[in-house]
Amino acid sequence: MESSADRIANPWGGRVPHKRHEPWRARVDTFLADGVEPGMVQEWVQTASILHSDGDAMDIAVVDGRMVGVRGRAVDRVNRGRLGPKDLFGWQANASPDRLTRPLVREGGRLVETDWETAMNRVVARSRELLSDRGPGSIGFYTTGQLFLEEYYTLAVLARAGVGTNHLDGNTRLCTATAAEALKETFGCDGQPGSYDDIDHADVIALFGHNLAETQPVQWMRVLDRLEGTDPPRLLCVDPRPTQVARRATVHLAPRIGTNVALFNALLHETIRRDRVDHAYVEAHTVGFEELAARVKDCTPQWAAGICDIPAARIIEAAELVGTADRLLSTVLQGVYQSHQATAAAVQINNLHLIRGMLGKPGAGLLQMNGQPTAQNTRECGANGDLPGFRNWQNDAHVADLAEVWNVAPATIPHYAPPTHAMQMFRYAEQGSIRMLWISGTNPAVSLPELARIRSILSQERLFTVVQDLFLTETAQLADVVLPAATWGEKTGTFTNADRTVHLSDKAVEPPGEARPDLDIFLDYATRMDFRDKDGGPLIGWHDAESAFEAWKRCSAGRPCDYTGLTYAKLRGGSGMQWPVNEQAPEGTNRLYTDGITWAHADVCENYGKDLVTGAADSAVEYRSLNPDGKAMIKAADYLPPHEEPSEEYPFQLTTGRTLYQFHTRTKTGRAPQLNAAAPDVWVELSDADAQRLDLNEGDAVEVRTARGALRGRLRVTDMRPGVVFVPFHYGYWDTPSGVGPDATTPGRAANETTITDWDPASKQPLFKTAAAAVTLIERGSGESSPAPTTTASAPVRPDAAPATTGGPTAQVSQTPDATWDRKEDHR
Ligand SMILES: Nc1nc2c(c(=O)[nH]1)N[C@H]1C(S)=C(S)[C@@H](COP(=O)(O)OP(=O)(O)OC[C@H]3O[C@@H](n4cnc5c(=O)[nH]c(N)nc54)[C@H](O)[C@@H]3O)O[C@H]1N2
Ligand SMILES: Nc1nc2c(c(=O)[nH]1)N[C@H]1C(S)=C(S)[C@@H](COP(=O)(O)OP(=O)(O)OC[C@H]3O[C@@H](n4cnc5c(=O)[nH]c(N)nc54)[C@H](O)[C@@H]3O)O[C@H]1N2
Ligand SMILES: [Mo]
Repeated sequence: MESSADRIANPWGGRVPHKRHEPWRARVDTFLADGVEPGMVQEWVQTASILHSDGDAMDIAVVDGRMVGVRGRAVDRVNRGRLGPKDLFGWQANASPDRLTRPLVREGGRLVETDWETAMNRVVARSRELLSDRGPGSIGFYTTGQLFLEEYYTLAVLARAGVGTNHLDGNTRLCTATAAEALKETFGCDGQPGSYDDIDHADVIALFGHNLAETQPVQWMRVLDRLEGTDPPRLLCVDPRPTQVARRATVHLAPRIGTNVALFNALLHETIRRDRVDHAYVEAHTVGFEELAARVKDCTPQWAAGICDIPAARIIEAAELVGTADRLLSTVLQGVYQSHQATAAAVQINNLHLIRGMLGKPGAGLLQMNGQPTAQNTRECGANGDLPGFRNWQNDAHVADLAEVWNVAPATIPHYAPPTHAMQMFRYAEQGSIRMLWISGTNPAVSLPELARIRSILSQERLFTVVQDLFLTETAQLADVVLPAATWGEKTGTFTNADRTVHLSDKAVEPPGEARPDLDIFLDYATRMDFRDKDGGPLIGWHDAESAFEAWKRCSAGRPCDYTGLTYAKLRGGSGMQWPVNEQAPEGTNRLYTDGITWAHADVCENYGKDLVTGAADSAVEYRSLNPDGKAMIKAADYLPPHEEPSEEYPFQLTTGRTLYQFHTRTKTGRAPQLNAAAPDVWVELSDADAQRLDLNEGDAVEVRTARGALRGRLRVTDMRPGVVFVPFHYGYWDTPSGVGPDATTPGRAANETTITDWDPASKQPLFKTAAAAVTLIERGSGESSPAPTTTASAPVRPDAAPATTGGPTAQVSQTPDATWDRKEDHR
């Protein structure tokens, strides 16, 4: 029966309960703009969401060449028709009047409109000049997790084999570098072992530093549907904030920020002490168990309780859950990845699954989650600090193989050192060895740590900055050349979600003005630069999205992320499919490692591993002696305290993150009316105990200050762990008078004014979640509440303290159960 709901007030919509081992039933969510009836829609164009990493499949409704709404795809394995708030309302940003429609170039200090010819010629002229004067190391590319596979692959070829630079990385460094690194450390290779289907089969679901309810709301709907069904799973939540996940958890642990490794070691200690180890699995498929057992021997719950500041009894309860699970599904995300021992901690969750033998079976899943919609492709295509196809830069045979695919000499592809990571690229730009930085699809002037520093790097006279975006962002305003890009819905391409599901996204409408698909911009640059292969032919032989996809298939052949069995035609009409898709698995692969460990042998692995404390890369010789048979590697790690601890001057632990209704720097969600109204401005969260102690109230204007800088926002008093201050990082300056950053009239607003320039040694992922801060009163609130949503982790501790978040009539979404798909386990 069709129903309709305000999906701002009720973000997860109605329940369609399902019991364990039954397929998740379909429910089709549809949102059409005011005044549009389903019968008026002229065309439904297939795509999936690009506002998180789930890949919620949907169709875009088109009337007279305009987007007018979206509808979930019941046929798709990922969402079975459901859509989250950002999926439902986010598309409206495409038609914003302030989209960039023409290229801009800097003239006399100001950005002025120009034509493509002029803009591209400037980029090409500077590239040539730098290549001849300073060599390829003077050019860097900083890309994203939000373009399409075809675009990353093209960028990787032109950067690595055309320009010949080692400086190519994505903002995925800030996002999923630890996911990739943790998988490489344990399994020798990137690639998500588990599947979202595991939610239907698990009896225990453990979420580590992952606010699934807000950041992947459709998979949270799946969990909620199971919680309402018979034989519901038990949830473990490890998060200092009272997220919806925490509220529904059987056991919720709210540890001190930055103590994940201590806690996880205690969980491992208990698992081993109570002998809940699958010894046969350990024996057959792993190396390193003895070392782990010795290293966690003293990591008792009592020991961890002291470090994490949670009762030992709770830790024992958590250990009971994961230790007695018959099918355990774990997910790990930014509460672990954006911390000082990111890789070390994430790897301990891999260890937990290995020693319990919880891999490759329905419900026994491990998801080292992705965040961005296309982050997986940044990694696969080699635009994220690895060589394309998960090839190993230290393995000459892999480099030679790649050189053959590209028809270039192996020496053309830089592999003298690990590909440069983003934080290092900004350092090189700061020091002056990088003189041109081409930024596509990311907004570092809001999203990188220590923004005053980032603004000063990007504003340097000697650095030539190219920014490719949809809007005149804080970053674009500091550029020398701004290239207007077409985006989702305006261009065709494929992308891969966090559980390896590849979706096709078709073009629905024309881009505004002269905006061009990122692929066309990269291809244009390659043509103008006249990049050649070793026989003098064009280095890049493709000309559109589908031919780029075909080229990528050749590069992926025989690698773990094998796309050779996929075509655009196969992806059209039905469900997305999980790689590898090839001759052996023509319908895709639901779970990896169903039959032992596949990619860890020294000849095939993506890297040889790193020291988790120093980040030093191991050699092939070390790897072979540690892991001669290509098994999974159990790597132990000792707990180390966070680098910046609270002090008298900065008594709070600062952590930053997300809210359900906004995406990152809000370039899209800030322009979607329902989403923006739900969370319109920055706020600051403190626990009730801290607020009372400091005599602060809901709605007071407060300042958060660290050694780097400060921001101001209104206080929200929540049920959070005491000693912590939380700030959402979505709010920059594009919609403030200054436009770029704080000035005499605009106080600091962005969380990253305050965060620290520091990163995990192994994954090089920056630490957005551990710093020390002071919180002070600026002005008493005059009865107004903070702008924080009440439906989410930011819910006020006293419900009457703030008006309930609602979207009203403009947020009504129709929800239709769709029995056609209900009993089909896999929709292929
Ligand atoms: N609505 C929305 N959804 C999104 C995005 C968005 O911007 N908005 N972005 C997408 C992207 S790119 C990403 S990467 C994902 C991120 O998705 P998540 O990782 O789920 O989101 P975060 O809010 O960054 O962090 C998750 C949790 O980590 C907790 N945390 C902080 N410090 C610690 C700690 O020391 N230990 C533990 N155990 N937990 C801690 C925080 O309290 C927070 O609830 O979301 C994706 N989905
Ligand atoms: N303090 C703090 N900082 C954080 C985090 C945190 O938790 N706390 N999280 C980090 C994480 S996980 C992430 S992923 C990053 C995200 O940080 P950013 O990547 O900087 O954030 P976005 O706002 O998504 O920026 C994407 C940009 O690309 C543009 N864009 C969108 N689609 C397209 C397209 O098709 N083509 C082109 N050319 N441009 C496009 C958008 O308009 C926008 O300007 O932030 C990181 N920073
Ligand atoms: Mo992310």
